[in-house]
Amino acid sequence: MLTLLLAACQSDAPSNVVNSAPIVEAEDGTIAYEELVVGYSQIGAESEWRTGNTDSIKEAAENLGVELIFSDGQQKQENQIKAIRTFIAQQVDVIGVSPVVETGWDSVFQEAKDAGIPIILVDRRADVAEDLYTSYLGSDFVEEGRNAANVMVDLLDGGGTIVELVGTIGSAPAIDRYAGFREIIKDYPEIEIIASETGDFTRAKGEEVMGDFLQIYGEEIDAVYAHNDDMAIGAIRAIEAYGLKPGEDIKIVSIDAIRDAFQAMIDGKLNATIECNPLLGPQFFELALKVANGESVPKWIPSEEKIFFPEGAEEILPTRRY
Ligand code: GYE
Repeated sequence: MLTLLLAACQSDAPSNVVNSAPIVEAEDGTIAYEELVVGYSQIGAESEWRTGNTDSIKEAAENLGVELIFSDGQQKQENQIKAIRTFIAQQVDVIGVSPVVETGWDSVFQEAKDAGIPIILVDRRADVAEDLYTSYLGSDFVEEGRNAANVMVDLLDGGGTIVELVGTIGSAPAIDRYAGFREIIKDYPEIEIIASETGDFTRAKGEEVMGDFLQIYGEEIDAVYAHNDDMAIGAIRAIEAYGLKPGEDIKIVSIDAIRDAFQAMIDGKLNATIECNPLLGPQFFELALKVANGESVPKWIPSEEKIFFPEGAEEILPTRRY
């Protein structure tokens, strides 16, 4: 990296500038950020996590001078596949993709490979052969599920009923957060997951599904496990509309650690949030540049994540960037 930066700086030095035309290659033959063309297929704008992620990618591209061709898939895999085909036709240097669901990517990733364009998975994994992507930059969603479960066990003191708001069906975070949570809960026979439905990672769907759970189970519900904060915020609304106190009558644990989750903890309505970092822009382009220059990169670059509780939420909120 350092060598690359130095190379880029050296070729930027005034003595090398013959005219104002852009510098095409760094001195050592590698390309620099300013020549890098990246196609990025984003999922959509379903949550605050996602909009924070999009902002991070666009901002990093601008700061580094990378040419970014950004496509919003509006939650549809077919739109993402179309975008990737367009990037291939445009002969971009690298393709970044955050796959809405895990399966169904084999053909289009193969097309990119045949065209010699590397694919980097960002945020969500795809269930494809290892040679069809270069690297995965994102969180350990199974671990997030385990962390949520451990917090839940403490909150319930080892016994109680849980309803679960699942993320987008077929998506890596929904599959892994579901599995990681159960990995821990199965050792507590007094804890029961009585219902589990998708809220598609949105506030509106989270509110609607939680309303249905309350109609069916009412005060039998001790706790909510939401696969993201937005669905937890929807659930808080439904619980209040039902006449119970979120965070007290019904404990709530969710994932992401968005600003509104800190506010909900300050208000006593959310009991914990497990961090999932969306600020992946700078790391993504660093990786893309290495890949474009043929450097070898790790197959998985995991994000570091924390767990936050109501204590201290007030001091932390102003420091949160998403
Ligand atoms: O937790 C959720 C978003 O893929 C990790 O997607 C991401 C998840 C995130 O919609 O809020």
